[in-house]
Amino acid sequence: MEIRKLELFYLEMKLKEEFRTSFGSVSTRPVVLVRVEEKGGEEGWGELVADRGPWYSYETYETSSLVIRKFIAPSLVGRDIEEVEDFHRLVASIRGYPMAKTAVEEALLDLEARMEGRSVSEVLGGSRQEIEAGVSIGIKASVEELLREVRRRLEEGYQRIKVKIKPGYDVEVVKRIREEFGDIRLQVDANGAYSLRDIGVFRELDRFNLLMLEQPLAYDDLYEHSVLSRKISTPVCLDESIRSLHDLVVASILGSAEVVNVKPARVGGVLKAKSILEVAAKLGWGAWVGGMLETGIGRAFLVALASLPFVNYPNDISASNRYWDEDIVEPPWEITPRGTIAVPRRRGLGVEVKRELVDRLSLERWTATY
Ligand code: OSB
Ligand code: MG
Repeated sequence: MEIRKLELFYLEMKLKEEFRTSFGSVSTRPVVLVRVEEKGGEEGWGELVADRGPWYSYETYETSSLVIRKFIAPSLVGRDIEEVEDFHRLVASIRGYPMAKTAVEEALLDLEARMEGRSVSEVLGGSRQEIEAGVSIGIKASVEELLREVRRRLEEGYQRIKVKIKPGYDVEVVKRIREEFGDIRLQVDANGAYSLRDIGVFRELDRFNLLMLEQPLAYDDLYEHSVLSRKISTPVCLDESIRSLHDLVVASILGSAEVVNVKPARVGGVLKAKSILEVAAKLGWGAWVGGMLETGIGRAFLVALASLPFVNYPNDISASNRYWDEDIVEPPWEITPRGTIAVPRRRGLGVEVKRELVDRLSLERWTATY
């Protein structure tokens, strides 16, 4: 694939409603799309999921797109790459910036799949025709408001509910959900908001038969999670703390967790995410695919990853209408009455990019050509 052009489209997309976590709140997501084009005119699309500020990770849409502009595009545009693994070799000398690398890698994977007339899922080795859809619900102003949203999501068919927690908004919230909805598949995500001193909270949460407790302690910790894991019965799931295959292996040796939330943008690419899912399965861990409030473009790669046989829990992959009034792909991602999302068989990412809408929503553009 001789890459002739790399374009960035800067969009601002308004979420249907505010999404609040222990580290902050988003109402409008900066969305940067990557489009690559090869010499025959075939294209590929990817999505940069970095936020406005360095909260979930140190990357921001501005710093990461700058890394794409100054360091990734110059080494890629004008080059003939055989396969997507070559891209990883090209950017291996760039430290960090997994979100920036993922955005470009996705575009190359889409391009490769389109050129081979295969779907991204097929290229990855996906084995499922549909994936299990779970939904992540943000922190609400009141428990009543949260209960209303849980009800709505269950009615829409989601198989598993994840709720965000933070100190002071945890045990009571889970207790009320159990009282109202009984034995649904339920898990919580703290985004690193607690410390080992909060052991009392985790012991109380242990009574509610949660599927897992996601990232309870610091974003960069593996050791303290290994201490906590031994003290509670709820399985610990790591998100922020697993940035690479190496982190997963260390976490396994330490006993930091038993489940991993795998997001391509956090680990530096879809192919890296695939190998983490594969090794997690070999280690006997639970594994599933997480999200970063993606548009329909980023979502396509999450669906493709979730179609791999190594995934053994429901994913944070919801329908387009969970976040967007109008998604930038067609057809939009939809949830079936069984609470699943069908894995597209069409070539590339499997949905069409609505080019006119993308152009209309783009506030800024940048192009590198050869
Ligand atoms: O911790 O999993 C997380 C969204 C943004 C940043 C971090 C997280 C999340 C979610 C939402 O939980 C997942 C999604 O629906 O895309
Ligand atoms: Mg998380």
